[in-house]
Amino acid sequence: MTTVPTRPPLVYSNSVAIPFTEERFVPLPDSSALLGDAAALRARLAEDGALHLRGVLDPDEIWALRAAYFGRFPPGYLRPGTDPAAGVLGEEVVPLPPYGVPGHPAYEFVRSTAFLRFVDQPALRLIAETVLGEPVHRLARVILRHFDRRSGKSSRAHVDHTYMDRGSGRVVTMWLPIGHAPLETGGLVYLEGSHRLTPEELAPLRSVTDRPHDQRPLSHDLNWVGERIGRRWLWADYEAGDIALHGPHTVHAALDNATDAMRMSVDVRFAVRADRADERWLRPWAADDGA
Ligand SMILES: O=C(O)CCC(=O)C(=O)O
Repeated sequence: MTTVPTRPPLVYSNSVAIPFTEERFVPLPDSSALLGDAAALRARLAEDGALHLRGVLDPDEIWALRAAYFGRFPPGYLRPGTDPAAGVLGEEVVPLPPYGVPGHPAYEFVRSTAFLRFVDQPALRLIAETVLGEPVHRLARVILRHFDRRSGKSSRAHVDHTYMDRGSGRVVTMWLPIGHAPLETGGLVYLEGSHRLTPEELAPLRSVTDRPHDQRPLSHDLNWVGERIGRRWLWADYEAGDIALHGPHTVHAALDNATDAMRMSVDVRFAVRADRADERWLRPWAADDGA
């Protein structure tokens, strides 16, 4: 096994170790050079199931959004003396309402003017229209995620279609890191060529799970998934201003955050305007909305 130089020998997802080797991981290519060429961008998405677009959004706006979010937490939540934009977790365990429900800063923040202005910026819609080839609308349910190093939790392997199968399949998801999200901070990873897997091929990937009562996600064990299906995970060192974009059938997950800086991201979805949308996605997100 060949370890990728200068990176940790092991990374984790949901506290399960994965050797950071060339057998398990491969870089997600930067497709930003194709942004001026709609046909090439669409062809790359059809081929890879996901795109990494570097440096599309204004990083200053991203850092301001990050500061505005972490600035809403009570004193002691962030390391004293640090800038809210850095989002450095403090030592103190500060009591908070459950994540993303009324009273928690994430719930209020996704309803704020600053957040809605950010997700409605024309650059995002334009890219969605480029890859979907038709006028689109933004789905109201925009999820804000933030993960700290204490939780040992991250997003399990899944495909978006499982969660939005009551409406148009002509949907695109944009995952936006709000701050830097290098490998160590636990960015998104995509399973190579997984958008071509059939439901029958995906089904066995639910057999090893830490959520036996929930049939929607695939496994939490990304090492086992890679081995079982014989495919690698595509990874990137995401930076503020980047976009990771995927279709509804691409298997993706996230790595655990091993740094003091919190991993913050939003996922924004666009659907073809002429199609019927899944109604569960037409209301602002709350972590307990059941969708
Ligand atoms: O941010 C994450 O951890 C998961 C995001 C995700 O599942 C998505 O963008 O579709």
